[in-house]
Amino acid sequence: MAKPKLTPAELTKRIEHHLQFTLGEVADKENKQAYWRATCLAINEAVISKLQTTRARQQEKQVKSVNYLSLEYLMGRMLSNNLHNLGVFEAAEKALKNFDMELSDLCEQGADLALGNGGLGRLAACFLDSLATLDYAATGYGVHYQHGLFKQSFDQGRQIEEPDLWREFGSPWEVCRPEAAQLIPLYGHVEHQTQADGSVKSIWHPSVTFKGVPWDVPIVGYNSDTVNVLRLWESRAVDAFNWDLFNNGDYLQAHKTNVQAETVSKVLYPNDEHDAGKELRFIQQYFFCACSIKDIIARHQGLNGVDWAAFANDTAIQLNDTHPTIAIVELQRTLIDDYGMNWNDAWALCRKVFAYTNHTLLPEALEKWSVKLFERVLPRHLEILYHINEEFLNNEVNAKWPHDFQMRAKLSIIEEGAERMVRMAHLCVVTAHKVNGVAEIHSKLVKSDLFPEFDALWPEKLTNVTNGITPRRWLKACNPELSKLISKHVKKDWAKDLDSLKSLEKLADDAKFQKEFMAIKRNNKVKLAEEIESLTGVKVSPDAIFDIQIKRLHEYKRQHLNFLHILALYHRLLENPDMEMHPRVFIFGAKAAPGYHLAKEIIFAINKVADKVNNDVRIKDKLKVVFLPNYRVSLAEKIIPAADVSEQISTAGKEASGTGNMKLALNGAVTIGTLDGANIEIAEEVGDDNIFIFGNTVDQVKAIKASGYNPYDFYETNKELTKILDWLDSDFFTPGQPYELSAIKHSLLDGGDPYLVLADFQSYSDAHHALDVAYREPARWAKMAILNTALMGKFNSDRSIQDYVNNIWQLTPCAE
Ligand code: 6GP
Repeated sequence: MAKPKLTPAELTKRIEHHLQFTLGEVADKENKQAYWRATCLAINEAVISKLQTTRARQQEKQVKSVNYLSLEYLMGRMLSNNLHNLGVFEAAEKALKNFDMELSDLCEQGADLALGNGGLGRLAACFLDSLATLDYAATGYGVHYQHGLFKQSFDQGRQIEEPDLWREFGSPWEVCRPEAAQLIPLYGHVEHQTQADGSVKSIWHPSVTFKGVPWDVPIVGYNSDTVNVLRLWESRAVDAFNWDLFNNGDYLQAHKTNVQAETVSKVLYPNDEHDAGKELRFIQQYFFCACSIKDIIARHQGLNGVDWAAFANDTAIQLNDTHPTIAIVELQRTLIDDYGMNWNDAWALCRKVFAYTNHTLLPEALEKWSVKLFERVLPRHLEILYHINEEFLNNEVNAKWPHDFQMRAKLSIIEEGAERMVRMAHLCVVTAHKVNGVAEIHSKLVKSDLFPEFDALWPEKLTNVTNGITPRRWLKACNPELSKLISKHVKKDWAKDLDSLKSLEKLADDAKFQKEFMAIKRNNKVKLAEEIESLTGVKVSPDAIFDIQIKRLHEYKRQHLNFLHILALYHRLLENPDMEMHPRVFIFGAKAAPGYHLAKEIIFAINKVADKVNNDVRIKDKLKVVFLPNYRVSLAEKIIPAADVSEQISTAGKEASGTGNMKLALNGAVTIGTLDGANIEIAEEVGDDNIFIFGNTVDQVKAIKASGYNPYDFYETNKELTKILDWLDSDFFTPGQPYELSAIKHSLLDGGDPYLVLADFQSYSDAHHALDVAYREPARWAKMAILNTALMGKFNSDRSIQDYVNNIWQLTPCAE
């Protein structure tokens, strides 16, 4: 079993060594960065030696492994998480005391690894944590972006984006592996050669080749034997410099190919659930998929080449949404062109290894690439794609719906039209042996609304795996006081077995436990209040209700519904400053995609209203509004433990799952939410008394839309709505500048209110009133908060991973 853990003395020695020899640092206590780096390097040594033994064991036992292909990973900071997972957090605390350093200070150093946009990227990070924790062999594959998600600040309330410099001076966690670099061909043309037997062979003559260089970030399992790897590909030019061109005097041209190659992994596209359709993005996708497929095959390379039967049995490849879909065609191409396999065997292998997860039903997120672009960048792949489509339509579709041309057009991987497009999701569903949604309701809608014909064709293929979150980062590490309290009462290793928190249920009414639980919440609120003041200058009281909405900014997530309700409260308070209401702080964190105009207007409006509300003495501090800049994983870790209320208010049917909802509830926040995504399952777990549900259901939303929704009906009949929407046209919040906040009103009225904000407003406002009443009964609220923590066991990402293992990947654990 587990090796002896690092002692404080041993760690002290290693940190000293790195300070002195790796960093050349003289003992300067002010230089926390140096101490942070030395500590990371010391820990990473232990991590890497564990990685080596994990590798050797996995190879020796020849277990099946999963390869998780994702364009995004939102890892956050790594130090505290790695210390907890290795079980050496206390040892490190002691070691650093020898240098007069606080570990908690050092854990605040270092940039987030923000190589993702939102939910999809953070889910990938939680899944890697769980895979290693459960001792499954797994590799995450992604892009080594030079710049992750942009840094956000506000200038007079407006969002400003600046590049993220997460590895300006290198990251101590990653290791470059030049020996595993790959060459990736692109562009060019296909030659068709007739063979002696009359068959035609396609030979691709690419015109450009890029190099993919892998950087490995070790992924440490919690209290397990396993360290897996997240392998991120950086693009480089094949020749560092083109000397021929240089010698011919064309110095600039000599650099140009370098620049082109290095552009590929330069920056993460900042669009959340929106397909920008840019050529560079397409190349990014292909580049990292091609590198990863080569890498996966290389791992199976024995003395006599690859044993393909073993490969098919030992390999699972999971596509995290459609972004890595091209991996399918690349594997088929590789098997045929590079390894001489026949079409049918190659296709059977592809169908055996690939599975696909859908993360959204939003039409604007469903990726399509133009056939023209495909033809230019990947001409050989387009040929293969056509062949896949032909076989699918002629054999499978035709067998089920003979000569049904409408059905063919509907299911075809190619969409005919003015511009012919490749439907990436169709390619995924046609190939994958399993397709899953990420919460019960979402998976149901994937079947009924998104892919009903595919479901009829293959009734077993479409399935559900409800998302989860790692309790290591999202409770144990981010909320140490609550963790300690839990450990006093729950004897099991609850961070591994989250269901064991259920035993807290019996303490929910216990006055002493309630007091301790709520005291911890208050302490966390005090800390967050300090953070709020340092980030925004706004003073908030820890005795107010902390009401939190943290997630990407998107109309379907309805930050503007929250905003309208804030306006309503403000209006009510101005009319009656003595109105009975517990003081409330509304806290937002959200980045808007740089090209998403309305999302940016919503941020601006919230900031403007915040300015006014926060400085209005008439309302006696009953209402505060703060928009925290640069929302990211490390900020979430500070906000979540301090939340009283969790806003999960998407239009029913639009939020596939949500995972912030799980993190907040786990930390004792009570949800106000719609019956959407995983909210439904959270409500099932905690019971109706411990959640505030409001708004139209999925079926009601459909009915409203079908009968012709007119937002003016609500605007005109609800007098409060009339007042607050008209308020936005005035210069009340923007003195001298009327109409500065009108974009929201315009989208809700003339824009047709596509996400039914006005239709849900009254019900939302009523739910908030009920919530306020509940908060004013401390024992009742404490019970609700405790039950939320106690009943989140289902949402452990270990459970999600076990579901994937049982239903899709069929892995066996590989512990010592
Ligand atoms: C998100 C979904 O919006 C969210 O509901 C879900 O919890 C998360 O994925 C993880 O499954 N989708 C994305 O972030 C995305 O980019 C293409 O989808």
